[in-house]
Amino acid sequence: MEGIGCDNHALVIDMNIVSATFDCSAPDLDSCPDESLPEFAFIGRSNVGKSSLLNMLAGEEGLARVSPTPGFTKLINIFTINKGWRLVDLPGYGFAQVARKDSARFNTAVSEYLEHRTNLCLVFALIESGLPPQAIDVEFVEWLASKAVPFVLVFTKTDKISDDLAHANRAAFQERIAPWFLKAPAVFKCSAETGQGRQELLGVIDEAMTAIQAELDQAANSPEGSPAPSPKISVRANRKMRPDLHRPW
Ligand SMILES: Nc1nc2c(ncn2[C@@H]2O[C@H](COP(=O)(O)OP(=O)(O)OP(=O)(O)O)[C@@H](O)[C@H]2O)c(=O)[nH]1
Ligand SMILES: [Mg+2]
Repeated sequence: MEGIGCDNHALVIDMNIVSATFDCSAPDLDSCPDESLPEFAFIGRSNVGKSSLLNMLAGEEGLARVSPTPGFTKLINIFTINKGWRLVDLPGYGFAQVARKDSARFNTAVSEYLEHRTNLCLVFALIESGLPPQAIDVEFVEWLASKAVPFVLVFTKTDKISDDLAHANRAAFQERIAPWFLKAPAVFKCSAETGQGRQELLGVIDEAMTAIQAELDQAANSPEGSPAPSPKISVRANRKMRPDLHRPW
């Protein structure tokens, strides 16, 4: 059987991060490592702060490479935490200056990863706190919902803007996406500068892994044996939309 925890039906759940190692940079889904560990991926517009947030959660500056130049992360970069789960830094969308050929290639790789990676537990969809809703972010969230990709929204760079403006931008974004969900996606605030949001987001990962462990235990105890758990099943029940939306980028 393939899938999360398939070897021994036990995940290592520990939010006290003691090790964070770079695994590989994959150009496409087929090049990604085996699917035995739960993965948590960061996606959002170029320069929104994906690599910085990954480093902040892992507690290791320089683990993922950060740059003020938009479009910097160009491959699917995979890191293993505590030898038990993975953080995945994805290339951003919405940056026109990346060479056209590469842009198409990497965007296809990202959408295939998001749609078909069976051990992808949760996506952190990053939105910049300082901006009113941007069409590309709204469309991207619609695409995530249409594909039943489990995600939470994370509003980044809160240190750069007043609480009032950040609140207004978040509320406007939530209002724009509300029609597509029976239950609104969870929303978090973060700053890689101040560390805001670290405990909350690690808590989300902890919760997701605990839920998977419970499903693994249940599968192991069922007489016929159940299929490997799929985080996408419950997500499908929460959407209110057509499932055939094209990629927005
Ligand atoms: N003030 C502030 N700056 C941030 C924060 N997070 C990231 N940055 C800065 O924003 C720029 C982009 O950060 P990255 O983490 O490289 O962004 P990214 O989303 O990975 O970008 P791409 O890989 O190009 O898609 C860098 O100059 C960071 O230092 C934050 O929370 N606060
Ligand atoms: Mg990056």
